[in-house]
Amino acid sequence: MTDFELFIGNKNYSSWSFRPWIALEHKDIPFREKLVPFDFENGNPNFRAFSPSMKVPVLKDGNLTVWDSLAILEYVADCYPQKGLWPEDRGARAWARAISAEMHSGFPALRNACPMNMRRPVEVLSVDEAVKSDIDRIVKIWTECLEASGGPFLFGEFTIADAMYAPVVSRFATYSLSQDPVFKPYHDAMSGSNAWKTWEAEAVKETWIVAVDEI
Ligand SMILES: N[C@@H](CCC(=O)N[C@@H](CS)C(=O)NCC(=O)O)C(=O)O
Repeated sequence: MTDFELFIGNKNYSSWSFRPWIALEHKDIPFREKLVPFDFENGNPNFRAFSPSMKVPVLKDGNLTVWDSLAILEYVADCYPQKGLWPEDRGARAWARAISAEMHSGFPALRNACPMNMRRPVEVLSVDEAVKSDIDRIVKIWTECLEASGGPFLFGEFTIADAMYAPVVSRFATYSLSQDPVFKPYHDAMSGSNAWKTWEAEAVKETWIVAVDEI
């Protein structure tokens, strides 16, 4: 039995918060959400009360504190092995971990140029070569996974890999970053889920403005 409390920054911009939140919601895992906005010029000093890194997301489970989105997702997978947070097949699981790690540590050009901003009207953004190269790599990852699994999610059923790519799916849509045929069905599967719809409905109602993320 867990007693999860998930601290997040906001829903419109907080891409890292979106990852554990969508996985917990998708897998019907009970948690209490604690939203602590970070729209201060130098972060939010209130983060000190719950976050060792001064960043969100943070998961508390009783006396245990887990920070960093991927570490949180791994902990949730440990607590709920029956929920299929990682693919069942060992090879697929290794592949899912590899692409999740690649997302966690990579794609800086795309992240900087195209912040997650769910409220922003969809509009084509022209991007430089570094961002194009990140986009190409992500499309290749999605293509290989979806061809092998048959979809609708990267490994068939929704897994942590989809949670890790969810903010990038949102960015691809907002800034119209790819016309590749792999994107639309994957975006439809992700954005059509109840978990995504709930997050997005709350994101677009938020009124906090994070100036650096409004490009
Ligand atoms: N690697 C961390 C990154 C967390 C992160 O950068 N969170 C941002 C919000 S999306 C944050 O807390 N920013 C507030 C700040 O830097 O003051 C993770 O995956 O959880």
